[in-house]
Amino acid sequence: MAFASGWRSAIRGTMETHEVATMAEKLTGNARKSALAKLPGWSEVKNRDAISRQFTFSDFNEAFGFMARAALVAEKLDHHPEWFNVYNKVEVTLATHDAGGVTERDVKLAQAMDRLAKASEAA
Ligand code: H2B
Repeated sequence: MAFASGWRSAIRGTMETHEVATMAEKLTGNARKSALAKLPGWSEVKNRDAISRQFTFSDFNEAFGFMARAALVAEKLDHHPEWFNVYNKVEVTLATHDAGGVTERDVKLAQAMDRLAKASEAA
């Protein structure tokens, strides 16, 4: 019981229980195509089922501020990015390790990152 309520409280306000279950499925075929169409800035990674995008900010402060804000969203979604930062650039790779590929969870996090970057006027 304690486990169940802890798990639910971690995602409360972010997703419905039903969504949590379906979002962990690897996207294939048309579902994958339409999901990627929602993410114009993102590319498919070579030799791996994952997506990536590079964000460019005006300086390190903006880049790191974006990472701090994205980290809070990632923690709320219990879904975490692979990322690499040098000065004003942040390279992000998203995949659902448990599913061995791209899922709706990656799409949700990618869209949230796009919104945050837009708010900092990233390219
Ligand atoms: N993040 C990503 N990107 N993929 C996962 O499969 C994943 C994660 N799994 N964050 C979560 C945490 C899992 O390890 C925990 C136990 O829920």
